[in-house]
Amino acid sequence: MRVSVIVPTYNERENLEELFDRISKALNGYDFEIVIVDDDSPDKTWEKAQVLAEKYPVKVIRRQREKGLSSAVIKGFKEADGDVFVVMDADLQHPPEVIPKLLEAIERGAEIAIASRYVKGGKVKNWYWYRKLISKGAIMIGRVALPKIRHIKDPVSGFFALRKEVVENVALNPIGFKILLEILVKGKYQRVIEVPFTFGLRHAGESKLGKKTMLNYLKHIYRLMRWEGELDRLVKFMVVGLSGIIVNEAFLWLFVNIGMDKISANIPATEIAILNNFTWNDIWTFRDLKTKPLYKRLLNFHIAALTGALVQWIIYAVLVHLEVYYLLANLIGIGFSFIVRFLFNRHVTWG
Ligand SMILES: Nc1nc2c(ncn2[C@@H]2O[C@H](COP(=O)(O)OP(=O)(O)O)[C@@H](O)[C@H]2O)c(=O)[nH]1
Ligand SMILES: [Mg+2]
Repeated sequence: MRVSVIVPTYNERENLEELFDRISKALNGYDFEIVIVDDDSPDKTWEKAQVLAEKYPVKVIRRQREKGLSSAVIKGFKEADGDVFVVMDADLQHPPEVIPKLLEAIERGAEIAIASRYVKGGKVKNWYWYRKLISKGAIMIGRVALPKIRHIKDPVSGFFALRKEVVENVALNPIGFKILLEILVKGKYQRVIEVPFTFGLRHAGESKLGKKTMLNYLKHIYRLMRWEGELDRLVKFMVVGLSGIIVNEAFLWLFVNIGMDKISANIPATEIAILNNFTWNDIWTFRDLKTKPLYKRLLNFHIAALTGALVQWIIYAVLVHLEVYYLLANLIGIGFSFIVRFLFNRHVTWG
């Protein structure tokens, strides 16, 4: 097993020597190379790497036309000649001593091994509570929006290992900033293992990321949702929901006209609308996801409808109490109910 350690760099000159030294010690006994993908750094990181290449097994790629973290990693995949790729930062926030643990996980049968801040034993050093909150919140949004990464605690880590087959002939979008997220959604693999590690402090130089990152991240999630077809699903679910309103009204009208009183007529009309929605969602919105037997899907769909109605009513009551205009309050309630029902049905009824 030959290992290629891929390191994207931008102004990391002062970190290289310690990085190479610690990688070499950690991988003592392994057949490995280090692939530096530098975007023509003003501090001449590439030049320093070339000098150090006399002492360490380093391949230097100096990109003069392209820029960007993800595209640098993808370039590294193309140039690396190992069977297993390790991706890590240059600033020693990713301790090289963790690499053998990632490789062990790969040897145990995982195609992807993630150095994870958020599994038991993992940590981040010196982060204020709100920074952790933002980081965890961002991950939660991703996990809710993208079913494929639902079980992964740290899907945005920049430190991971994978078998080269995972990304071979896979079209990865270099615009996204979290390359691991892209790989977890589009790559070819069966099993992921997360290995705990402590995300340390930057050794030298300064961070290039920040500010625009959050917005870019949300855009990336949106693109991946479209790619996975999850956004289509959301739209279909909405169309079905609208059809349910029409069915509900039509049957209410019918039952009242054949002599039922207005209060009782609402119950069968609502049930028929629920059955209408279930049917369309079953043969259209979630047609590719029928794992549970019909009676269970039907039962869960009813639970979702009831939960949604309850959520709608609670939000309505609270907002009206807070003196929000009642029609607006109801609309907000409907919006939340919609999200709750979609997520419940997506992950439980057809999960
Ligand atoms: N090639 C390349 N590397 C980058 C770019 N932006 C950041 N990096 C590298 O990506 C790694 C992580 O960046 P860093 O600034 O430490 O991010 P932070 O840890 O989130 O603050 C470091 O090794 C950077 O040198 C880029 O545009 N091109
Ligand atoms: Mg860093």
